Amino acid sequence: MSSAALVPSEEVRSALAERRAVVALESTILAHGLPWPENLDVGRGLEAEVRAQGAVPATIAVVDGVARIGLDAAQLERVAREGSGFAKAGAADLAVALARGRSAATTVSATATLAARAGIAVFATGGIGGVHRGDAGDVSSDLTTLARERVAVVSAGAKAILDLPRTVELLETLGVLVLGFGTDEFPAFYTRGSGLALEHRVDTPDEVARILAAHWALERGGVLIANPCPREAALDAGAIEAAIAEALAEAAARRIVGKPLTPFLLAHLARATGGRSVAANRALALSNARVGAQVAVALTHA
Ligand code: PSU
Ligand code: MN
Repeated sequence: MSSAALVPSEEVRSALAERRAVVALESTILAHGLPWPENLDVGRGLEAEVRAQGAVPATIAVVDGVARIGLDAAQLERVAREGSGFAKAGAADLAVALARGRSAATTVSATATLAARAGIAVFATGGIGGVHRGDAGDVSSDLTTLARERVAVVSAGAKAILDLPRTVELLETLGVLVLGFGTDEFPAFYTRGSGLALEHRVDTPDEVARILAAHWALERGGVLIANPCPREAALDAGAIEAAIAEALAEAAARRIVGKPLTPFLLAHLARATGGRSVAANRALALSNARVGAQVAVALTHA
């Protein structure tokens, strides 16, 4: 990619040059995952959380054909305000937005791709994509991208709307290292546990940093740091599962498939829970940003 197409903000550029801690943040959660105006508030809050831990935030989006690594206040507001007016770009779609001078929010796969190219090792999101339920064969490219890109993604497991057992199996098949951060179970986004056991539990950012250093010394790719939703914000498992079943039935009735599916399901859950799913999503994303920043800081002296 030409350097003109991938542009770090001045703050991110100098932080990377001085080997200070930087945490990438994605923009699809803002443009397609959360409603206006909470999305802007969350976007700002994630950056503030990263700063509070002594790291520099780099929210990533394609704005008018430029892959921005770190947005200014006006660009962040534009992503949030325009929402689905921004395309939803996975890693494979980036080239089209860049070549055509278009704007696009970046998913986990696109953000991880750009972060790795920019030299950013840690990335925080809400929940990664994965294997969708049912037999349509819809598998997020978040998983295959994690297999190849040298980046650690902090996530509250994978979104509960997915088939989590299959998602965990596929992560293993793809060779993505999954670390439970303070947990022995794969988190289920809105709830802290899924009943799916994780082999590797870590309890401190320093321990994560040492494992990342060893992983990358072996020239391996992505690592998923699975950080459960904070206890006080987690939803009741039975209630959210009933709402998910209803959302999936509604999506099937309306024949919503492919890229619009995840945004549709999240918006449906927001209405069905009277906004409690949005509050949980916000809390878990902020917690992930905090852990991501702590890991990025630990990596600078690993
Ligand atoms: N985390 C959230 N909300 C989101 C997402 C992550 O809390 O909306 C986004 C990420 O960008 C992720 C995408 O890559 O959802 C998954 O989309 P799909 O299932 O179409 O691959
Ligand atoms: Mn998909």
